Amino acid sequence: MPHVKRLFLSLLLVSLMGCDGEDGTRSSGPEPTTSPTQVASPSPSPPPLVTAPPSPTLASACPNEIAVRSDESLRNGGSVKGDVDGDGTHEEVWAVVDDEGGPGCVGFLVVRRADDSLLSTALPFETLFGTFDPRVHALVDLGPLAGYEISAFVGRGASTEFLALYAVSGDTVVQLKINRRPEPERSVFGTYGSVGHLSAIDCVEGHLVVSTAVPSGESVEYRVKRLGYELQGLVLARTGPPQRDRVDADELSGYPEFVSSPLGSCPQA
Ligand SMILES: [Ca+2]
Repeated sequence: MPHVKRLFLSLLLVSLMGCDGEDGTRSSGPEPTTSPTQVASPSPSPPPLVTAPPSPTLASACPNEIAVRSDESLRNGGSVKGDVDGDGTHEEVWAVVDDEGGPGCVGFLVVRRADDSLLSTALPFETLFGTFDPRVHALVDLGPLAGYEISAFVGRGASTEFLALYAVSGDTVVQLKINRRPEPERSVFGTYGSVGHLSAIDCVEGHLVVSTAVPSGESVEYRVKRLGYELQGLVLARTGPPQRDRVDADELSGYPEFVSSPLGSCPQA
C-alpha cells in the first residue's frame, strides 16, 4: 500500500475533532454495517436471578467452559503474551475451540495469569460468519484501561475477517461493546474485504476508527464512512457522527486505517 497522504490525514483529524464537539459521545441510532452499541455492563455480575444460585461468572453459562479452557489440545491458533490485567506481569492469551460445545459455547478466549489461574469468556460467534476459526490477533492499548486490550479474530467471510475486542476486568474477561449494543455480534468489526466492500479498524490520533468503503455506482469513486470511538470504562463510545466522504479509489490509502488495518497503528504489547 502507498504511503499515507499527509493532506488526507490532516483533513481527517480536523474532521474527527469537529465530530467530537458536535455530538459528544452520543450515538443517535443503530450503525448499519460495521458495528454496534450497548449499555455494556462491565460488571461481572448479571442482574440477580430469581431462583438460580449466584453464578461466579458469566462464563458459567457454558457447562464445558472450565474443562475446555485448560485443555491444551483444543487450542486454536497461537498465543500472545502481555499484561492484560494491568498488574505489571505478563499473561498468556489464546483461543480454544470445542466442536462439541453447545450453541454459543464452541469458542472461548482464555487468559492465563502469572499465578497460573485461568480466566475465560465465550466467543459466541460460531454461526455468524462463513468460517469460525477464532484466534488471538494482538494485544493492543486502546486507551485508559490498565494493561492491554485483546483483539481476537472471531469469524471469516469470503474476503473479510471479523474481530472482537476484550479486556480483563477484575476476574472476568469482558467484550468491549459499542454503547447500547448488548448483543456480542453487534460489536464485531470487519477488516480487509474486496474491491466491492472494504472494511478497516485502526487507531487514529488516539481514537479507534472503524471505516467502510464501497464503490459508488458506475464511477471509480468510493463512498467512505468513518466512525470514531473511544473507550469509556469498558464501553466503546462514539466520538461523534459519522464522517462520510466520496473519494477516488487511489485516495483510499490516504485514510490511515485502510493502510494499517486491523489495529496496526495501535500501541501493541
Ligand atoms: Ca498482568
